[in-house]
Amino acid sequence: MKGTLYGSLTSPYARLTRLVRTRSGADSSIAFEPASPWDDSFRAVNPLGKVPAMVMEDGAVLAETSLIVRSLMEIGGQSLLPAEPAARRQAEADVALCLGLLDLGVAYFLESRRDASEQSGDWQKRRQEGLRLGMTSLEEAAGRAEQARDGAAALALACTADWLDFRLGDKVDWKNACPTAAALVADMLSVEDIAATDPRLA
Ligand SMILES: N[C@@H](CCC(=O)N[C@@H](CS)C(=O)NCC(=O)O)C(=O)O
Repeated sequence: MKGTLYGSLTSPYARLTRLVRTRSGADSSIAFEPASPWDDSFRAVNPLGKVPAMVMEDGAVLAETSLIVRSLMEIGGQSLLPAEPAARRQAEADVALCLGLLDLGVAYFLESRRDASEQSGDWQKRRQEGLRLGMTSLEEAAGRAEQARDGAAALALACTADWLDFRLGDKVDWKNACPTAAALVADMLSVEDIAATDPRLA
């Protein structure tokens, strides 16, 4: 099954799917096309206006990172998750944790860019609280990901933590809160494909 993966070069969600695309072997079937969610013409691809989105030759539009990750692994034939069910469930939960932290971080970041009079202090506080409390779970996830550095959970952790640095470096001090994650991510960021998808290069 052929298809095209669309994503912006700064999106941490898209970065994860780009890494999974090549690492799972799906790159021979699935092309990658840079796309901006803020470009009106992108609505023809994904009416929701979000990246990443993956469009299949049969017309299916996959517009959610976790779904795209799962489909890429199926298409590529190389799973980046443990085979054992409980370990797989935990790894998927760790990926979901990272995506949830990104949801909070992205919402915080976008709101912080609005005119000050339009920003909601309560919502920003709530998002910050979620990010702060989520750090304990992130550190636990890093302990597991250390043992499976090529896995989807480790990739999600690297994409998430690096994006937090990129966009919210002065707001979310994840490195102090999560020393295991900090050491793991520092190592992972020098791996060739991860370094090549650095959002700062966009
Ligand atoms: N739940 C979505 C979130 C994706 C997402 O929020 N992507 C951002 C870019 S980092 C986006 O497209 N934002 C545009 C918008 O929210 O209108 C997923 O997991 O794929």
